[in-house]
Amino acid sequence: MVRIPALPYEYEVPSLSQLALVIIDMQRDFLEPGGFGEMLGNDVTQLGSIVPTLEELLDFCRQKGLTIIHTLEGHQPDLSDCPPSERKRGKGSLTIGDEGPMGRILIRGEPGNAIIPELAPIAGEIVIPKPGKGAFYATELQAILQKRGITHLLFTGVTTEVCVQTTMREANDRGYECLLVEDCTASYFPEFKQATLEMIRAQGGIIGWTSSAQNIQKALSGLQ
Ligand code: TIU
Repeated sequence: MVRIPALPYEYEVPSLSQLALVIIDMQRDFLEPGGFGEMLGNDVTQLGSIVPTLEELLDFCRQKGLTIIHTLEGHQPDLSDCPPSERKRGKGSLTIGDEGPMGRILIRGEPGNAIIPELAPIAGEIVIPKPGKGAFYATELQAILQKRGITHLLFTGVTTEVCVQTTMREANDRGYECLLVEDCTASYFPEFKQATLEMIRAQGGIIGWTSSAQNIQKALSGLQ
């Protein structure tokens, strides 16, 4: 058993084999100009600040042999998995499926839909394409976790209050012990990130725990 200093109290991990690092949607569509994030009217440059810390945590988790899961928000080219309601949102000049500077917006396989190069998956890592905000909806994620005996999830990625929080809530309802890594998640709205951290760990950890990348690395460093 390892104990990671966290809020609202220590997060206990029974063994490394039961723990996975989940990296949510670190895609060009959200972090670079010309993608879905900018199309919605956001300043996308804000999300880049977490990349060095997340890169370091990913590298550490790889060295420890943890299961690594990357998720990718995107839709089929024929938009068969995209509810019409989603395409109408925002009322910007471009919407999901339209041609943008990085290819068709939020469409699987387009250049803009790829994970940023710094965090690109390597052989053996799990990549979960997802049509929704939550990574459990219409994906294989739960079956993969069950098969591997994973019970504890470290959450990172973007955006804190949309895809990260939705996925963490889905995981919590399915019985997973969830920790959100505070310095490895970002929002276009810093106040929404802060509110999300607080609401997750409120009420005795109603959705889960929060902690820092350094706390995790320190606590797990002695384990094999
Ligand atoms: N718009 C926004 O904040 N987020 C998304 O649309 N998707 C994710 O959070 N990945």
